[in-house]
Amino acid sequence: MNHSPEKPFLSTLKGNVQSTPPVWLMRQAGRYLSEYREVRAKAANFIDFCFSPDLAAEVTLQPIRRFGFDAAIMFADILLVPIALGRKVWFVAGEGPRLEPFDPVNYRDLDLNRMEEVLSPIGETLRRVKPELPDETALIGFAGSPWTVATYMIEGGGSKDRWNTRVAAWSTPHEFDGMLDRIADVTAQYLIMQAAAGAETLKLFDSWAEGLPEPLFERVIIRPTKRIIDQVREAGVTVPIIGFPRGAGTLYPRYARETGITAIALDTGVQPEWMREVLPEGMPVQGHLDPAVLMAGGDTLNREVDRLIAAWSGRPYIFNLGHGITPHVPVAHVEQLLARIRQGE
Ligand code: 1CP
Repeated sequence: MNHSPEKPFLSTLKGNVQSTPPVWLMRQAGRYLSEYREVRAKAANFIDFCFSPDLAAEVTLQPIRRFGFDAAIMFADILLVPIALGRKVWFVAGEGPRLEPFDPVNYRDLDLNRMEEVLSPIGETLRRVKPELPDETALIGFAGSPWTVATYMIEGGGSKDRWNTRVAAWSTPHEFDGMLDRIADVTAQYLIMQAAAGAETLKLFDSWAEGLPEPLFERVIIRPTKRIIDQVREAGVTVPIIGFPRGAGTLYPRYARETGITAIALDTGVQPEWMREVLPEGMPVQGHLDPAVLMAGGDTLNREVDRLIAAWSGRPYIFNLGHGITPHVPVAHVEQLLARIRQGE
């Protein structure tokens, strides 16, 4: 047995290549687990659930107990930050998040002073999870990136093409950037709090980064992400930060070079051979199995696992999906995935 003194997930983020890649799955706490559904039923609604440290800590730990993933991700949601900014957020069962649509011209109304008061239960979740984790398991905190959070705030929920957000970004740039800056500043406070509460890695989800022209990508993705990371580093937080600009395509390398992230999470669409050439040398990568492959299972699953591991050999690599796990994935497929990744051990 090879007892590494460091958690494999954290060692990989420092740039060390492991013989077996560490693995966790985006949205690994969720409806595909019966034990999750049981706990979820105890909360009146999804927001209450996120703000109940007992319940949130329990569902954070469930996938670790069941599968022994290399990292736990705190149970919360990217849409808690709008609440801290003074916006109303609620979830409609079976549909998704709803917010009162916000016009960026009113960006000065966004409250910068309520982060701690509103989001302290999330710190409590982290403090409860930390001592319960196995020695080799790392704890991840996270937030949404300003652009992605702004799309929900402006559209009033999820949307197909983020049209109102894109139009506002071009037509009222000063106010729009003011809104992103406020989201960034509260997000930085939030991440600093998470690190103080025990998060060993932070992840920024920019789920709706796709399809933006380069000048807009630079303004609304790179600049606010860097603003967050600069503030987190200025506060003395040294933990690794993973960036996930989903769908960034050819702009991934600029994001990787210019934001200050430690590691990059890739989506399903990227070509590893090209990425290996254009990403900063040695930057750890995470990803990027198609969630539909996990649903399909069988030989296809084994083949795709093997392909990704071979494609990233020699690189610090963390195995993950290219987006979140879906609610109907059979638990047996997750077990098969882990067995395939860890077969050489
Ligand atoms: O294990 C985990 O990862 C759980 C923690 C977690 C995380 C990291 C949840 C719980 N949400 C998130 C991030 C998150 N939330 C993202 C970024 C990652 C991604 O792209 O998937 C986004 C976009 C959201 C917003 C959100 N929250 C949606 C998507 C709506 C849309 O526009 O498509 C939904 C459906 C939610 C609710 C939610 N959040 C988390 C869970 C388990 C759920 C489902 C609620 C339930 O049925 O119990």
